[in-house]
Amino acid sequence: MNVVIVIPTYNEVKTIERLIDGLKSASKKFPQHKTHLLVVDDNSPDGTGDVVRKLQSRYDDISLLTGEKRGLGQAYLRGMDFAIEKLKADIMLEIDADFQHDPHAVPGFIEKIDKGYDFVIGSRYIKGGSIPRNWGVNRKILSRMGNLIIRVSLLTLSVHDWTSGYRAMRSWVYKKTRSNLVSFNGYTFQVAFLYQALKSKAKVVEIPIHFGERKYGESKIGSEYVKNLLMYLAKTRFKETVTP
Ligand SMILES: Nc1nc2c(ncn2[C@@H]2O[C@H](COP(=O)(O)OP(=O)(O)OP(=O)(O)O)[C@@H](O)[C@H]2O)c(=O)[nH]1
Ligand SMILES: [Mg+2]
Repeated sequence: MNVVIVIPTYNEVKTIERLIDGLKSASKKFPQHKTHLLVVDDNSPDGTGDVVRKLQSRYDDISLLTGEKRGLGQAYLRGMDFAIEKLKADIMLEIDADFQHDPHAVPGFIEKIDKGYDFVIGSRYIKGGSIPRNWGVNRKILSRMGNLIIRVSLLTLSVHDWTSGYRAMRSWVYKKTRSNLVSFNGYTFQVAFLYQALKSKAKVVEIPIHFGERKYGESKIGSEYVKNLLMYLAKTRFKETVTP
């Protein structure tokens, strides 16, 4: 099957090369599939795109999509559309470019897909998973509480990590749910995508991941994320209470 690893980037010049090297090496562990890397860069002013162009001469099967900065959700939509239409993806993988996700964990996601799962979540909040020790108290509380609020609001306690950006899914899940995702610009896309996957009866599984600390570059998460997420949860709960 065709596996496309979709990598959204905005100013990740310090880590993108190491990530691509790691993914290229990790993909040798699942030779039964054909792997393609797709970097979705929003014209990063730090030259992330130039590094990818340089790597395209070192490696086959790397594509670069450029465009204006319109948020993480829109980057994923653009990337996944391209992965399916142009690269004929059967399986897609989401991974951050700042090296907080270990590229050598990718085979574990593919193994679960090969076993018949449709949506695999790299989870920080199940046994064996972790978040950075040096995260401040606020960030720890925000992440844990955020996940708890999502689980309760969406009545889906079975999933522990809703906001993880390390995931694999079969393309049919995206095709089936896309029309309900087009309006999400930011990080809420991740929560909405998983919720739609569950509603589509995708077979979902969590595997533990260690979420490393961000050593280079800057976080893109802004305060509007919390506001957008709470709005989404309220709207979803209201809609489903009125028309269950
Ligand atoms: N193309 C694109 N990529 C983005 C955008 N916002 C974030 N990203 C990328 O999405 C990934 C996740 O963003 P991060 O800022 O690392 O989010 P995070 O890991 O939850 O937050 P930190 O722990 O603070 O790093 C990174 O690879 C970013 O470069 C965007 O607007 N466009
Ligand atoms: Mg990060």
